[in-house]
Amino acid sequence: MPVNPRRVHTLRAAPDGGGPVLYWMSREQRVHDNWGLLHARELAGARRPLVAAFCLVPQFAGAALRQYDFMLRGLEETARTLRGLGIPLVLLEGDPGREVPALAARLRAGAVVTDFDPLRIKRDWQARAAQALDALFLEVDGHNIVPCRIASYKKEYAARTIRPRIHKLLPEFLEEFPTLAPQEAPVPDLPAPDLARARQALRADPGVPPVAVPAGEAAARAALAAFASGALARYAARRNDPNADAVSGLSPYLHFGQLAPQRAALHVAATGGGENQAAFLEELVVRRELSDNFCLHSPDYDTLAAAPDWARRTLDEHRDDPRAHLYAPGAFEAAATHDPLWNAAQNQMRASGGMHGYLRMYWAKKILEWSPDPESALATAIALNDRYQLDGRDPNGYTGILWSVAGLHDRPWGRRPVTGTIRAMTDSGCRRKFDVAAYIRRWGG
Ligand code: FAD
Ligand code: FO1
Repeated sequence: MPVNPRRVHTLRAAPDGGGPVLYWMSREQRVHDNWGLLHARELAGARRPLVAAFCLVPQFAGAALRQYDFMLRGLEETARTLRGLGIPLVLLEGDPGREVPALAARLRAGAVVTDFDPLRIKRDWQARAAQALDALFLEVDGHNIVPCRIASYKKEYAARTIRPRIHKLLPEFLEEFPTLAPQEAPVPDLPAPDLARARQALRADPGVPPVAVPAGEAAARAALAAFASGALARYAARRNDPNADAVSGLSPYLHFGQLAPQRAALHVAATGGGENQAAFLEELVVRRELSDNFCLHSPDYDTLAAAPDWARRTLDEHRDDPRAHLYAPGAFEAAATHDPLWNAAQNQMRASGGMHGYLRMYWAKKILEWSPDPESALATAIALNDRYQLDGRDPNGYTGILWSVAGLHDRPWGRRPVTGTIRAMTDSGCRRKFDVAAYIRRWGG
């Protein structure tokens, strides 16, 4: 079954000159269920060699050793699985905008295929690669079930505006994946990726140490299966309770592309059509794909300029309101606020590389309340999220933070000091939803 051509977007419309096909893996760091790799394999057919490459950049959007460690553990498995299929993985290091075209030239590649990603840094790499390449250059959306460029041609206002578009297109795109066929053509002689050496050469900040979360495709599949046969049964009723073990914990696997969102959707949908499945698919498909839509159409996704007008206005009107509590970024980072619940959430993130979704909203909204101005609140929330979360540096993160502090995809609520009409969350509201004391006991406030 060929890859749906509506998943494919041309980045450089040069003629495909034949010769090897290069798959530049970046956002989708997996072998199975990967539309980009499948499309590259399709172009290669029986006669053209297919080569995969991953370019390791020394510093990526505030990532520390924790995230590089998780990514490299996953890539070791990816390289092994590819080798089993006769597809070499080349490990490049440095600036992908230069290194990928240089490899393509060395291989005399006729076509290069890469992953869709709405983040600015990726689009910059791709734009520079497109200029330097002398080959057909294609992008394939392997992250969104309904490809982001097809779901909508513009920035959507809210979940309610993108939801009907996505639901209408799901029958076309929510299909089973074909199996990746082993390489048939002889491949050029290429050095095997030395990930252990790359790990040693990394300059990532060891101040945020690795966490003991199993990484890679097999671990991701196991986590999906465990969720679908366990916590999914509690998802609709308990997903907002951080003590309930009712969410999937799949976001690191999705972020690093070790699991296809489409695989997760197919697996969960196959367990039935009840309220748990519906609630989970709303988050996994509609909310997640809304984040990619936002980042694709708002390249300033990490600034207040991307917030709705009403939100910027209300934040400005309340800019000079006295703050009941005021903290510098270092106090937030050290979990040294007056609020044990906030501190416990920060501790959870620092220690485990994750924070429950309900508390992420509370966490970011309090940073807005306790910072000197909305600009520094946004900067603090993004910096901490990207430094400590295993799944940080993701369109979901930039979107979730802007939703929390600047009304993105939301509407005005009752007016309050400092936050104006941005939706508020309170400690007493949390106490009504879950056992706050138990959460604080667990993570220390
Ligand atoms: P589940 O509830 O099991 O959901 C399954 C999947 O659906 C998630 O893995 C995710 O891909 C998607 N999803 C769930 N909730 C959302 C949402 N609100 N928006 C978009 N997609 C969603 N997500 C990240 O992946 N990386 C981040 O850095 C990140 N930072 C956030 C910061 C703030 C302030 C907020 C409010 C949200 C943030 N989110 C982020 C979105 C969401 O909180 C996480 O995706 C979710 O908590 C991950 O846990 P899970 O996989 O157990 O989620
Ligand atoms: N993508 C790459 O192509 N090369 C990298 O070296 C790289 C490092 C990296 C580190 C932490 C992290 O969270 C993400 C990283 N990514 C890297 C990108 C990642 O795969 C995602 O594509 C984006 O962060 C989200 O779209």
